[in-house]
Amino acid sequence: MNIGIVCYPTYGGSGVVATELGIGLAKRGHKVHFLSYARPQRLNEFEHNIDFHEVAVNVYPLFEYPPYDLALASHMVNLVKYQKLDVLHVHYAIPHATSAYLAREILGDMGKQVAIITTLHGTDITIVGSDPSYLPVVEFSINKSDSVTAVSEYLRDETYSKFGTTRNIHVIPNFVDLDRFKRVERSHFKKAICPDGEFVLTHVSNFRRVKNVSHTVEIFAKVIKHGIKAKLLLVGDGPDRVNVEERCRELGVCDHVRMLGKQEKVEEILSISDIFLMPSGSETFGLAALEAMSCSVPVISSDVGGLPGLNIDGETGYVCKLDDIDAMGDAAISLLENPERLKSFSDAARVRAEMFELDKIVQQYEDHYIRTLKKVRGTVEV
Ligand code: GMT
Repeated sequence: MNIGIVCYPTYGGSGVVATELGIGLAKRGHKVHFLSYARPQRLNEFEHNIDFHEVAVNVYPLFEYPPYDLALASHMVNLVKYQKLDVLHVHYAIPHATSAYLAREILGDMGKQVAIITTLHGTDITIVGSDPSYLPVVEFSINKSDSVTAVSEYLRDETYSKFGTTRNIHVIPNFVDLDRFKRVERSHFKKAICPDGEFVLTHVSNFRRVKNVSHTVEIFAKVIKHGIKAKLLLVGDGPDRVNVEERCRELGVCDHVRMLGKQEKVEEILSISDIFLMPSGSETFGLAALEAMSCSVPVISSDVGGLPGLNIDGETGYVCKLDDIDAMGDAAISLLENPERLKSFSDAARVRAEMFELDKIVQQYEDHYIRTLKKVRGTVEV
């Protein structure tokens, strides 16, 4: 198949899923075209069967807000026309599903056809999409896609409850490359960060408000106060970083916290981690937690959204009430003070991650493309 994948290129779950999916599809022999305003973060080397098309938005003095969604729709039209795309798979509804709808209408006037698949990821439904300033357009665009997928049952149900849509939403979960995300020996790295054999607590995110990164510092401070030697590794960057730094100063833990910024080889950091913290205020699936679990790192998370469906409480980690810093701190202490429990949780985390193996889920997307093409064309000719 000729497949167009549209996503945000930045440090965020939807872009990661879109990119890993495109790479997986290309390895299966499909021709994949990525479309975004910059090269997606995980598309960092040459890949056979993959092209990247940058969407440039021309600025004009009249535009206070340059219309990216229109530029994207025009690029979609050209891509379908000249690269003969069968499928246009858009990740994150805003504005991608709307641009895709517009492109399909324009292509229809030219006598051309493309199947539009929208994958809902998270805040495109739970926070931004359900804001009244976007809701009618997002609802319309979801209803007009040829098929829609969501990354968890939780997100599917939220979409039904927040939007007036009765259409079928197919759940295809996030996935992980088990060969890349596995625990590897990195003792030199561990020694450099933890010269006194400290435990390592890790958090990875885009430091948006919804991630509650300051809570990781509060949980960590509780662990330190209890007398456990530990380091907190904060990976990623974003709008909340200054508040997080401030919280570190307030709690007097700066010497034990390392702000590592955006990292390419997250699996190496996860390989030296003992606990992964995800105290998010909203999380439809929790891809970063899945990647940690794949590296045999137990997760302490809040109980929101899709997290209880991923992180099995008392087995692969602990699921605590949202904002309950005390419970999350106690959970961390109970694991770090009991090496046998830590080992058994760490093994169980990897076993759980194996259920979300990349190939298995890429196959589900491929099957979904074929079903959607059948619906659109009445038959599949690829
Ligand atoms: O908020 C983010 O971390 C980014 C956001 C996105 O859509 O780019 O992530 C969402 O999609 C991920 C991949 O499907 C999910 O694993 C995350 O749980 C989800 N984030 C939220 O719901 C906050």
